[in-house]
Amino acid sequence: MSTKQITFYTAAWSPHAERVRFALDEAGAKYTVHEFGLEFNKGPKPEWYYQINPLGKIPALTYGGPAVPPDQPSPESAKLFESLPLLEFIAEIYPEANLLPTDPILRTKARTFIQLYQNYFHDLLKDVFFLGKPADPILQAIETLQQALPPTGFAVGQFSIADIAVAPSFMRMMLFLKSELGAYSEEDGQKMREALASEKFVRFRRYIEDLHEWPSIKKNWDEAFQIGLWKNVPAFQRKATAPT
Ligand SMILES: N[C@@H](CCC(=O)N[C@@H](CS)C(=O)NCC(=O)O)C(=O)O
Repeated sequence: MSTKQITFYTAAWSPHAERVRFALDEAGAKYTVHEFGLEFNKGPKPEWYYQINPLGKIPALTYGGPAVPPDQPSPESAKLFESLPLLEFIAEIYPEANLLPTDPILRTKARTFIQLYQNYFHDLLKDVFFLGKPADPILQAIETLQQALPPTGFAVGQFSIADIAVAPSFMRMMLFLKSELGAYSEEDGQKMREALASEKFVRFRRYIEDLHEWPSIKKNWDEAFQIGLWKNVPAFQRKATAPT
């Protein structure tokens, strides 16, 4: 169990950052939070933040060094960023949390599931829900990921970073559809809702339910907050017809 200081740079709207929060909480980590608002997404970041992540993106962690105010990072702390390596890091410094299986085959399967998600699904959430691009590719991607799931349980049976990596986007997608939020067309909204309610996606739906019920996810997931946030974002509004 790590006892070094951890400062977590995050924003409640960010699915990348939410991965890291789920992992820290799953591990029972003690950490200081520095929360950014939606303005972080729009313009230049505070100058001091580039010392932590030169790319100016969240999430990021400082690890070790003295306890300092989050906007005055110590030269002695490690500066770590990119959500997927951060999940691996948290799994490594909290081995007792079993965020990665000990069996090498299952470890590889967990990483493969993340890779499948990154390769087939990740960018489509933005394409369909923010840019209003056609929905068929996202349904195909969900089918691919559903096929990679075991018959029951989490992505590799036990709960792991594989589930943490996908949960923020999958849960947002289901919430956006249920709440009719997003830039997709009326027809595509109906198509996605009908498909995801059908027998074909019963396993995927069960997986999403299991994610919602997992304690470290349940404690952090606030549907009302997400709806309130996204319903006012201009890029997120419904397009009249599907683009060709
Ligand atoms: N590949 C990065 C992506 C991080 C990312 O795109 N973060 C977004 C929030 S979800 C961000 O910082 N946006 C602000 C910006 O790009 O200016 C990761 O996995 O951490």
